[in-house]
Amino acid sequence: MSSVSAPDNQNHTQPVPIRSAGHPADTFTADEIAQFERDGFLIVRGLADADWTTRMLQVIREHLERELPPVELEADVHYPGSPESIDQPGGRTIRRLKQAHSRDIVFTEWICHLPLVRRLTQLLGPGVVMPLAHHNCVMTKQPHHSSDTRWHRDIRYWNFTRPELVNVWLALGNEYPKNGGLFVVPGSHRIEFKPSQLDKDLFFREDVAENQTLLNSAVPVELSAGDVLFFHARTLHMATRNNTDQTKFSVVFTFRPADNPPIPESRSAAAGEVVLPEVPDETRL
Ligand SMILES: O=C(O)CCC(=O)C(=O)O
Repeated sequence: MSSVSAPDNQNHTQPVPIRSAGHPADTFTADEIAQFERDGFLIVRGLADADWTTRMLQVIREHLERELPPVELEADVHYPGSPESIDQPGGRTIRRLKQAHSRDIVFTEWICHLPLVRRLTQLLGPGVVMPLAHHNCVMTKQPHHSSDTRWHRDIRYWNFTRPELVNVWLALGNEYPKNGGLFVVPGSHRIEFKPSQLDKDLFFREDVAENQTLLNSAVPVELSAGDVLFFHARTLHMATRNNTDQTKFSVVFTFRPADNPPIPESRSAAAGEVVLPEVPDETRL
């Protein structure tokens, strides 16, 4: 089996009320916003404390144990490293617990966490919306039967008015290249690709010379429990399989500006959305 090598419907629910006042200073600085605009990603260390991550892990382990649907199996994706079918060894290995938002109140509380909402409001403007059709999952990258996710942009199969969404990737433990941590290409969200740079599934090709300079500029995203990676839905990223003996857990949601709705009738419009709470006036910048 080949492996990918790491480079060196508008059913809005009512807004959920903000639960904590937070601290007005807990926002992106102007430099951080400029960095996000330039690089297409940004890490905030310790945005979720141990109470959040412990509560989430408890729910996740229980849902994994019960194989509580909806789930995506490694065998479903047919990526390098994944079992070829559910009948093969490891064939029932879960890759993602889907519909994270409705699995437990802890996930709703997380997306309403004021330091998170405030930052998303800075990046996307007031009235941030969370589409439920994309991400909205717990990535459970398990040892032995996990897979390589090749270079891609998340927006490739999404249908919104503009390709403007921000992903929020919360690490529930350490993430680094060996356990399948992400790599990203800084600034790639601002580049238009030619069709020749992509394969038929819209993965960014590693086998063509014209892509090498960009791929050589990739950087690993190293995270600890509670750290959050914000990244633009056009940012190129990849991750290998988990080459350790510990499962890696990450909670991932995507968010859009209020004026960037999904295209009606598309897959992006199919699962409804959640409107995030407005940031209270006194805590705005
Ligand atoms: O953890 C991984 O393998 C990458 C997942 C990913 O890139 C995605 O879900 O878009």
